[in-house]
Amino acid sequence: MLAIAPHIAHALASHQPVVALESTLISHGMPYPSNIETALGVEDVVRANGAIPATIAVIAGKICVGLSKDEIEHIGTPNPRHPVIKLSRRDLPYAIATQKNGATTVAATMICAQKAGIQIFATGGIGGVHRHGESTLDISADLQELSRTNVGVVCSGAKAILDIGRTLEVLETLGVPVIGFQTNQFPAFYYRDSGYKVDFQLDTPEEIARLLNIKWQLGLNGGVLIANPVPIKNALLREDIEELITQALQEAESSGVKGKEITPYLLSKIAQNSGGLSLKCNIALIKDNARVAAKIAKTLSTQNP
Ligand code: PSU
Ligand code: MN
Repeated sequence: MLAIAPHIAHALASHQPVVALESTLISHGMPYPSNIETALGVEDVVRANGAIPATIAVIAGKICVGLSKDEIEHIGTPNPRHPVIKLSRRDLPYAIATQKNGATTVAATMICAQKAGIQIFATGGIGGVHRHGESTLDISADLQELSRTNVGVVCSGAKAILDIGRTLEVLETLGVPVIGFQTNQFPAFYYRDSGYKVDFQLDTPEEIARLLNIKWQLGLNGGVLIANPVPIKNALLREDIEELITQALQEAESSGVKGKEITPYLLSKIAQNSGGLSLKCNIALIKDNARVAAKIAKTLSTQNP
């Protein structure tokens, strides 16, 4: 069931730094063909910063850890007859049992990374509590996963399509530390300050690696959210993007989109309606998260030789 690419297995066995990367952002998070270009570019950033990238997806029912270029292209190319399934925790057994192709969300990527022995994972934004989540109970399985699976997740916070305040409340309840990398503000993906604070600010990869090691040595299972704001030169203004988010939310409501479809629907509406503005920012922040994750992975590999 678990197919770890030989170069990743070798890297892990010899304690070299490895960074896990998700695939739902390739298949459901960004438009084709920028999605493929970005996925390959993010891998290059991990390599340039001294770590080995392992993009994760389910291919023909196998959990593949360390996709090849062809496999990334396969997951990223729309195929209406055999769509790539968005896989969170509850979907993994189905995709494996029926030998489907699927892209892993943050939750499913954490599960697969832990199975492979990878401790650090870079993504764009996590799922969270949706707006009106207090009545719909639409709360991403990413949050629950962060409470149980031992992987550090580097992201740029959460998009304001979500209720960021309630997302942070749930993370607190679940015992997930939220660390700001060189900031005390929790970022809102496209812009650097959601208006909410992180729990703790840490300024170096060494300090973050130390916190991860201590959490797990204490037997406090679960992940840590490491929030790295979008680089200043690529950040959008809140007012530039807020209108697009409101518009996307209204369109989702009037089309009655629900369940696992809602996040991909909102992401594609925002990408379409922003005319490339959001995409550039999206690509820049994922690459910067890959850079930070690689540095943390490198430090972890020296702290745990
Ligand atoms: N948020 C983004 N970009 C993404 C996602 C979320 O800004 O690509 C993807 C991630 O894979 C995340 C998933 O794990 O959507 C969350 O989906 P849901 O809300 O259905 O749990
Ligand atoms: Mn949901």
